[in-house]
Amino acid sequence: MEGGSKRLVVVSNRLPVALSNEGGRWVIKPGGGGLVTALAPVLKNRGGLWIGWSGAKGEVDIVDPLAEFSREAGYSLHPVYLTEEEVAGYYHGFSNEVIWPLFHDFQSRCNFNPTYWRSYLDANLKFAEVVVRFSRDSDYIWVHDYHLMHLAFMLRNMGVPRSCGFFLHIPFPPPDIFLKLPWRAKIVRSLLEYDLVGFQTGRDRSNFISCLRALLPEASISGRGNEVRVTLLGRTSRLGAFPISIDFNAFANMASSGEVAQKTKDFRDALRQRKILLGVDRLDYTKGIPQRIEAIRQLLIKFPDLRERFSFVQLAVPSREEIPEYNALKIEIERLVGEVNGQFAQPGWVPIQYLYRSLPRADLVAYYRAADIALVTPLRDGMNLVAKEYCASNVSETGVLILSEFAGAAGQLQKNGAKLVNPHDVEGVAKVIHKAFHTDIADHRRNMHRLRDSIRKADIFWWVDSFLQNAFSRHLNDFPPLEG
Ligand code: GDG
Repeated sequence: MEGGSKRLVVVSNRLPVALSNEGGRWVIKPGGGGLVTALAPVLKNRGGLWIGWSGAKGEVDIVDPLAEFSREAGYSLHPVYLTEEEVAGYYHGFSNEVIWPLFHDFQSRCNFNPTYWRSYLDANLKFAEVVVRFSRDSDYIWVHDYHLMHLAFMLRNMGVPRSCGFFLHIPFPPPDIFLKLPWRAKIVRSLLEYDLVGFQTGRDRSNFISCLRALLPEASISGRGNEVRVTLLGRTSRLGAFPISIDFNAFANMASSGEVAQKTKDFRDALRQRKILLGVDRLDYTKGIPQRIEAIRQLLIKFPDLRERFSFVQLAVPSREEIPEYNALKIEIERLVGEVNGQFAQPGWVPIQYLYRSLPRADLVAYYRAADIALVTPLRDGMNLVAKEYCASNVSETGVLILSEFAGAAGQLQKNGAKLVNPHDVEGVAKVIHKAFHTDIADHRRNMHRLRDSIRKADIFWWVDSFLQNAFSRHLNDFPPLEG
């Protein structure tokens, strides 16, 4: 990889650790996500640091446990302290009640409260100050996600030169949605303060370009393929599409382990060897859980031959419980599950098994391995890692992935055998599930084999490499004009 011995500074809303207070003492445990797994070796090799909020409110004394963690990890963690008001305004407010719903096409759920915006700017400044304090001019700063779109802008305002890249984990909406944002031009302009802006898909990037054309017609746009350049007021930024992925081997190896094989057998036995349909999501309105339950209801109404032949397991992980809408959604899901189970249950069989909690990784992988059909049907999703984790864990290669056309993963996975559906069309989803029941297993095997091959090749390590290679590329001026 180019970039010489540049140190890497990763900045994200949260540090990659879980913090808990045990009897008055702060305890830090490593976070388990794919991003940490993929970035840890790069941070270690280059000597790097990770900056983020610890999750605690106020100034908690975590210097010693963080230093100890950093020594063991081989890279250092630096916390950003946020007050209770900042957490309310910047995180719950602007990030999760403005940007999250708007970027997922849920304008009606947006709360365009101007105080949220000011809090967002203040918090981005706070993050930038920690970056300035701990980084050097020669470092590369890689900022993650919608919470920190203004960080590079703050650095430039402070007159601090740093090479900066940004990756947006959620979708970027088209102009008819984005233009509703009161702070639209400021956000687009601040994103252009990054040297490289990465999106999940080509579609997100084109949406961003359309918004740019509408809001900043003076910007000059050129390039093609994965390399688009934008020049505004003498500054050039590049825009790329980098579909995020998972640690394929970690999932495949865990799925093949004796422990998971035993758990898989236990789950299947408990469900009396019926076919297993599986949904796994954070409990969020973008994930389409009520629509999926409606599709199950349609399946049972339209295809009575399937009654008592399957169990639908829906795992919903608690998320953003401080926001009232998430609690309302939880109640709606519980009502729907009760309704469908009440309507169709028979002695010894309930159609929907609903789990509202976070499971240990081995249990999650066992569910993935046990499931005959995964229903990954978000209404809108940046990528959706569950779709990829399901395939990686499906070591028998007999499973079927039914995937929403509105998940970022659809572009990559459709051509390799995922069955695409419109999650709003609950009858259509029911028909695709029914068809999967009656399709020859040889077809399922062929598709799952191709899906697994494609994810194995484009895993999370590939993703980190593609972003950083692009970030460190010195061929900025080689792109021909943008077509179309
Ligand atoms: C955002 C974007 C984009 C779920 N249940 C359990 C559990 N999980 C883990 C899964 C998976 C993760 O949560 C969910 O990832 P997704 O990608 O599906 O969704 P978001 O949380 O919305 O993530 C998304 C992603 O960022 C990355 O860029 O793909 O589009 O919205 O990894 O495994 N993990 C454990 N127990 C559970 O019960 N241990």
